[in-house]
Amino acid sequence: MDTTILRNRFRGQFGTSGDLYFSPGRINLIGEHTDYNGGFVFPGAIDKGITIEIYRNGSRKVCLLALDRKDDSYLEFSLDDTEKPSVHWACYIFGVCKELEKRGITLGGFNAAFTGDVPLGAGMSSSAALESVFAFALNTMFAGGRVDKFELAKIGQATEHNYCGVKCGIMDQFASVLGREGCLIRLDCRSLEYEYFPFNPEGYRLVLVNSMVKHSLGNEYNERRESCEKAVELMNSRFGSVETLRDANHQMLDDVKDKLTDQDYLRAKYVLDEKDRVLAVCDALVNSDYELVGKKMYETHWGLSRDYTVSCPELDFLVETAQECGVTGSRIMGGGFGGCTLNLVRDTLYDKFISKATRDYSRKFGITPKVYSVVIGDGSRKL
Ligand code: GAF
Repeated sequence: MDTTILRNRFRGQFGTSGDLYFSPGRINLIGEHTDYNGGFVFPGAIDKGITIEIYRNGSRKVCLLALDRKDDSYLEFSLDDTEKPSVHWACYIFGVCKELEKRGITLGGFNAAFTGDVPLGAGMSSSAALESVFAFALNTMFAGGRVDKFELAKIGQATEHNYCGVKCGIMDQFASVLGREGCLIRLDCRSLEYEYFPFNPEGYRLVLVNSMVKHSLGNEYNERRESCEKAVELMNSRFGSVETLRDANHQMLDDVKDKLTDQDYLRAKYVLDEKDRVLAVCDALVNSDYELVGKKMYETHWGLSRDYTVSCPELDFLVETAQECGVTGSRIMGGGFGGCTLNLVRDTLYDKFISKATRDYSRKFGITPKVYSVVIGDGSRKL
């Protein structure tokens, strides 16, 4: 990303120059809504994200310039403030500061400006990128990098929970901080063990199609999590040792079905199905069986749409269009409620799919979807 504008604006605002840091957004091949259920996820960092310029200012003040905002683009808070800022985007940075301090890191004031090329509200984790880049930079500047990377991801997640109202899992911040070029990462969200998988499916491409329906995770996301927790509670009192849906199976869920609402039952069932799908995809990747990977992606989509109910007509239409074109795999990516579909497309079908999806979608919804080729990049870093 060209940083000229960032550098000029920083200098114009603060009269100095600072250091540059970057954290990416992410994709997730499979394993959706499994992270907060102790399951597996399969994310990778992308080549788009948030870049900041930052410099210590020797006070207790944090002065922030959000380049991509039209309104409320400049804001200040003090590290001693106890109330979070009234402007939402600043809560991410305030939260990261507070969470670092909770872990014994003494911060000083700083000036920072930031900008991004990861689309907002498209399911590519722009908010995790924002948390991660500040957590990484502040850890480097004020703690000599002693907070380990996994803890930085947890700081981002805690920021969402405690300052932004989203009870998310660890996947997005994990991928943003720990991503590696060319690799997807299988993360076990119960043990927190992870493994890098080189991902270069010969003859296929990963492409994101943005429905342009802006998603924002909030109550609806938290409600899904509560449904899962209700099912866990019931199964735990019936069978014991069920801490998350990872510890349950379909038989156990069916045994408590009559005590759950249909909605909660279907949501928990989706998570159990998805748990099996992720493991099937791991095997398929080892065997380079991308047709099977794609089949599982479609299954995930329809599970998310019909059982977990986090899709929308626009996303369903994009997936149906992919299916009609013979695309190998297609599904909602991320939390849902809008954003992008992730598509695994044979090289030979790529042009046909993109032109049909773009044309048919524009005709039906009156808006042109944006298309992004996925490049799997590195995680948080100093530039
Ligand atoms: C969002 C959340 F932030 C993640 O933790 C994850 O639950 C995802 O939705 C769904 O898989 O991106």
